[in-house]
Amino acid sequence: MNIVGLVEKVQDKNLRRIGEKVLKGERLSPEDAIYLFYSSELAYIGALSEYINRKKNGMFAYFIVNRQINPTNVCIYQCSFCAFGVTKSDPRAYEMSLEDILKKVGETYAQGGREVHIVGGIPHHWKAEDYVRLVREVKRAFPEITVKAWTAIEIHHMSKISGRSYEDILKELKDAGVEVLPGGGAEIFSERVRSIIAPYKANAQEYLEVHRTAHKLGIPTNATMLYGHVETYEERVEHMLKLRELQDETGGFQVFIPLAYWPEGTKLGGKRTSSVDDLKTIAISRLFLDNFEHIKAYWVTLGEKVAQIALNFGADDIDGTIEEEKIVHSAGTKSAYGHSRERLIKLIKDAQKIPVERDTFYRPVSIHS
Ligand code: V47
Repeated sequence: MNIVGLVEKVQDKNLRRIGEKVLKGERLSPEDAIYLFYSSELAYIGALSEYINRKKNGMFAYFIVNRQINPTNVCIYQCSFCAFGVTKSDPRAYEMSLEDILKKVGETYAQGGREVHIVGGIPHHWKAEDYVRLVREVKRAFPEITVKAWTAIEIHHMSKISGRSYEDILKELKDAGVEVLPGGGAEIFSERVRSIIAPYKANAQEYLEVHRTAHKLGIPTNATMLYGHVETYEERVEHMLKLRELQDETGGFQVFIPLAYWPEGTKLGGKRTSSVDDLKTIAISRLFLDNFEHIKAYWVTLGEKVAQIALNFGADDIDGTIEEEKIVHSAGTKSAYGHSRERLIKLIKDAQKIPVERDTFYRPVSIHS
């Protein structure tokens, strides 16, 4: 049955009304998105989201050859959902030397890698200059590699400890070689949730203001949402609404990345998300964030199989080869630490999509039809 037939035939009046809006290209309201979260019509929601995804991205699904580097796991913020950040005295604490970091970037570059994604803990002894210097050295050694570095949390922290504005810090980072900001640190914007899971770091307004400033300076950014812990569906939608509003204002977001919560080793504890919740969250984000071009099904948090289904539920990107993911592995994900280019191409082909190796800015590098 085609999508029009599906919408005409659905019994639930609200689902039909939402479906008609999607077919007409009308924007969904927060109430519509909340209704979809409470609905158990997963296949219907998936079909609507895939209709929109194919209008935006055709049969293409993107990946990148990249590497994540987490220079240190020492972190003053100790968020309760995070099993990666540790205190300075913890036996698991580490800090990489600049030589270690450059060696890792060199390996990625030698394999045709295009991006390094650098984020880490926030140690008490790092000054704003340390964050800038690291990027400058990486870019000096490997000018052709795109540096995606430091989340809004780190930028806010640099501003706090140096007394400098976000604009000042971001200009300096841009000059040093930062070309895009990763989306980490958004978690859930609700104050109620943040007071439980991340009471000390940048709040929602500060996260959004860093991204707004970056967009103003011509630095594109990504956006995330950590879901499946103590938040409600209403709070997920409020989170996405804030991102949609900022995107209307600046157009600077490249992609939205829903991150499924993993509880192992965290102070917060709790349970893993279900695959149904994962797919619904991806699909509803595709429907609600009509001004975002891309939705990422992050294979590290979803696992390969759910990520493949997500590519048929509104997502068009699976991130990259990564090489050594540490943050979600600390919290118990059973995914691989990294994947080869060939493995990602197969993963996408087996999801019946056309793999497109991309650069950081979603420009195609090669199409594997
Ligand atoms: O900010 C931390 C999340 C994020 C857990 O911008 C957890 O392209 C699940 O933001 N369970 C870091 N998630 C990863 C991230 C990211 C990843 C890939 C691509 C991009 C991009 C950004 O990981 C953190 C936090 O939200 N996280 N702990 C956990 N227990």
